Order: sequence, then structure tokens, then C-alpha cells
Amino acid sequence: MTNMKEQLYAVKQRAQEALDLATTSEELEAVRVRFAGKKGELTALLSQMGKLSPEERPVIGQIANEVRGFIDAGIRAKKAVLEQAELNRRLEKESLDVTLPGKARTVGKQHPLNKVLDEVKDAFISMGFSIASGPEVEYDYYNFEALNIPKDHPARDTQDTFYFSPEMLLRTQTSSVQVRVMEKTQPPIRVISPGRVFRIDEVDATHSPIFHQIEGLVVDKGITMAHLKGSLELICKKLFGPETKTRIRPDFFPFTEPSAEISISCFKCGGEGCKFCKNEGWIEIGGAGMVNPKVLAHCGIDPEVYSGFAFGMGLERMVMGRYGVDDIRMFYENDVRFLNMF
Ligand code: 2U9
Repeated sequence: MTNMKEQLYAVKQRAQEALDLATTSEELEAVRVRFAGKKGELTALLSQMGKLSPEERPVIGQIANEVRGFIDAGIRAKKAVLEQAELNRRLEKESLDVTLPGKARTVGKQHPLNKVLDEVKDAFISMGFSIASGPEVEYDYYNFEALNIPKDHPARDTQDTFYFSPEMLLRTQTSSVQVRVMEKTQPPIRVISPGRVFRIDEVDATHSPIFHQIEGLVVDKGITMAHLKGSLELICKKLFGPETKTRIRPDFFPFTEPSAEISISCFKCGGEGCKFCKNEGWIEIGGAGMVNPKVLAHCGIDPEVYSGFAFGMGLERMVMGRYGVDDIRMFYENDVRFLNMF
């Protein structure tokens, strides 16, 4: 019995020494396995309890419990110490130096087309217009038929069209949106429809098969060419500066009658003539006219009671003129060096 007692205290002594030496969680686990594990020193010792007399067993059992308690408590205490030390080491390694210079974030910018489009929208909204949008995949009816461009009309040749089927296409003009507005609304109507349009075209510095239009429509009783001219003058002064003059000259579109080409005095030279306006003093910005009575009738508006004017402008052309961009492709390449210039 004395021998067993001594051995138990020896285990306790060795466990204490091993615990003192353990410096990592792995080493501590090894100590646990060695002394308190199923095949550890304590278990090995206790397997010999059977050899003791019945009187000796409780005495040795109590000492064994005391030693096991001592080892378990030692392991728990050491574990807490090691975990805290490891946490401290990790925090030390991960610590942030808040005085280091930060990484500069690149800030996005509005695309020049959207920037000018927002200005155009604001200018029209301030004049009482609302903004309408509609589908890019459109029926032939809304894009052509309702606008007085029947199937074999020569005007279709000037708008080479992407067709999905004989009845469905990618819209070539946003007038289709205004036809939809007129179908649903009785006058007074004051609306602009900006949006993407599609025409089969070879890409070069001034042509793109996808571009943006801003079309406008006013329908009410007693609307005349004078309202058209006055509205265009006001909007062009708002968009291009108070000195801007507006010129309209005869043109032809199937959806307006009479029709006009719209030009503004050159915003580079003020009308004197320069390289930018090819010495003409004027820059063409779009077309306009009085809505053809046939179009009004198609859309369920009585041309005997109402009349209207309409206009169309190309957004890219407008932005190119304003900022001196000489290649339309720049708008679609998303080169940040270009986009950051605006
Ligand atoms: C309805 C009736 C008539 C819109 C108009 C133009 C003249 C025009 C082009 C100029 C260059 C667009 O960007 S561009 O390709 N547009 O010349 N657009 S009148 O006439 C309408 C619109 C809607 C119901």
C-alpha cells in the first residue's frame, strides 16, 4: 500500500513538472494524455487496485481521486493561461497601425451622356413636360405604321432596321413611345421620351448602331409652329447658354407636316464661323415639325380639334458638340481616362 501511495504522489509530482514545462496547447494536450488519459499513468496505476486489500482500497481510492483532481485542475488552469497568451500573441500580430496612410478609393463618375441627359430632362421638366419611356423591342406598328411610315415607304430605307420578325423590331426612334402615350392619354400632352435607339450602321467616328434620342411632343388645342419655335428657343438657351440663337429651315419627315431642321448658333464662335461649325456659324441639332394630322388620328386624337408639335435630337451629337468629343465610340468604351474628363 505504501508503495502504491508513493507511486500516486510520484505521478502527481511528475504531472506538476510536466505542466510547468508545457508552453503550447499541443504540449498541454500531451500532458493530459500522458497523465489523465485512458491509457495514462494514473489509469495504469489504478488498474492495480485489485491487488489491494479491501481496507486499503478506499484509502488509495481517495488519494487517487485527489491526484486526479489535482491533475485536472492543473490542466484547466494551465489551459486558461496558455489560451490567454496565445490570444495576446495573435492580437499583437494582428494589431492595426491606424496612423498608416489609407488606400485611396477611386470614386465613380456619372457618364457624360447621363450628365447631359439629366440637364435636358431638368430643363424640360421645368417647362412642364413629363418623361415617358417605353420598350426597346417594339412592334413595327408603333415604330413605323402609326407614324405614317407604311411598309414600302422610302423613309424606311434611311432607318435600316434590326427586325426580329416582320412585326417586331428594335426601335429606330423613340417616337414609338409617344405614340403609346397618345393612345392612352387625351390632350393636353407635354412629354419627352429619351432613350436608346438602334439602326444598322457601320461603326465609325460619327456613327454607331446604338445611340440615344430625345424626342418631344406637345399636343393641345391651338398649338402652332410659333409654339414650336418659342419652346425650342427657350430650351436651347437653357441648354447651350442665354446667347444661343435658334434657326429652323424646311425639311421633310413623314410624321410631321410641315417639318423643319433645327440648328443653333455655334457655341464655339457664337455664329461668326469657325472650324467647329465648318464656317457656317450654325450647328444642326435635330429635326421638328407639326405632328402630321394622320398620326394624331392613328393615335385616337381628333386632328380637327387638336394640333401638336414634335421634335427629335440626338444625345451623342449634343454631348460631342458641347465637350468637343470627336469620336462617338468613346462613349461606349468605358475608358475611365475618358470618363474622368467630365
Ligand atoms: C410623334 C410624332 C412626331 C419627332 C421628330 C425628328 C423630327 C427628327 C431626329 C433628329 C436626329 C432624331 O437623333 S435623331 O436621329 N429626329 O428629326 N423627330 S420630328 O416627331 C414625332 C414624334 C412623335 C407622335
